[in-house]
Amino acid sequence: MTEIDLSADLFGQSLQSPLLNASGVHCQTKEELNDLANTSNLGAMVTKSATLQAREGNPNPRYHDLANGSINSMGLPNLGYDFYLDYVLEDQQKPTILSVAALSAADAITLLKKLQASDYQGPTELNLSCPNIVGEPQLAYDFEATDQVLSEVFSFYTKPLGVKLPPYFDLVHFDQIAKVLNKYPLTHVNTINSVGNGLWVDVEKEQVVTKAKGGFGGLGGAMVLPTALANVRALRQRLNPSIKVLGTGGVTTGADVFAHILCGADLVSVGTQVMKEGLGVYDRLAAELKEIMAAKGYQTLDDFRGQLKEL
Ligand code: RRO
Repeated sequence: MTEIDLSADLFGQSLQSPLLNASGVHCQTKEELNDLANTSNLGAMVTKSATLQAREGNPNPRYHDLANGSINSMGLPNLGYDFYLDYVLEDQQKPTILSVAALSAADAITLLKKLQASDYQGPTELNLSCPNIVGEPQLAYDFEATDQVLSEVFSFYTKPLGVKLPPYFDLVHFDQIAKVLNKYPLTHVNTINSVGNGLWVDVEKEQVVTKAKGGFGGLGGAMVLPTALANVRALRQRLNPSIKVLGTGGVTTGADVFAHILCGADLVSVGTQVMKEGLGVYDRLAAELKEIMAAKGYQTLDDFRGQLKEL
């Protein structure tokens, strides 16, 4: 049998696999980051979104496993910008995307100015879509505010930068966000963040399952796969070819990875399924993906990337 090649590309760095962790999952502490670096079939890794100051996050319970996915209200617990910058500068063992988040547009500018002045030259992702901060909207649902932030950022920022987007649900919204994003020299979009402000009900207890915000939280896992695929496909169809698409959301099998790539994903991240199954998931997904490719006669990801057929 011909050898199947899963190699992929992260803005010029070659990767052995197109698989990443979804930011937030197993990437907060140095120990967790080192685990990712040592995980086979994980091509590249992403850090927990860093804020200027370290944060404890929301009170427990803040993650709940569901039969077909998960709900989380973590509230951006992280060790702070300086920790993650040190990690990517000093301890990085595998291609890594530094994820940063801001509680306000002003914070985003402060953070990226620090990053511009630092020695770090690698890829960064600005999280515009955390659903779990009390009193804060998901910035990327406000197209004008997103445009303003990116306009200011790119007036001084010259290093590789992408954005993490929330899911969109209306074709007009895909047109609107793509129009904004296409104005800027972004390396990539990562789509989707969790589906914001879902609510799970424990019927026996007649109670919500996470504490903050009255139980409202971000949904992930199998239940969000169709939404994730729609966002990957719709954005790939609208964004400048220079803006790569990182597909995140709903992956539980190699077939789901295949579907993301068929919709146009350059790389594919896994979040909830890592929580459920552990880091061994990447070996299983890579094996399943190779099996599907072999059966179809594909040798590389380029053989089918973006080739989704319409009826
Ligand atoms: O920490 C969180 O609550 C969180 C973040 Br920053 C995010 O971007 N997405 C998510 O589902 N949870």
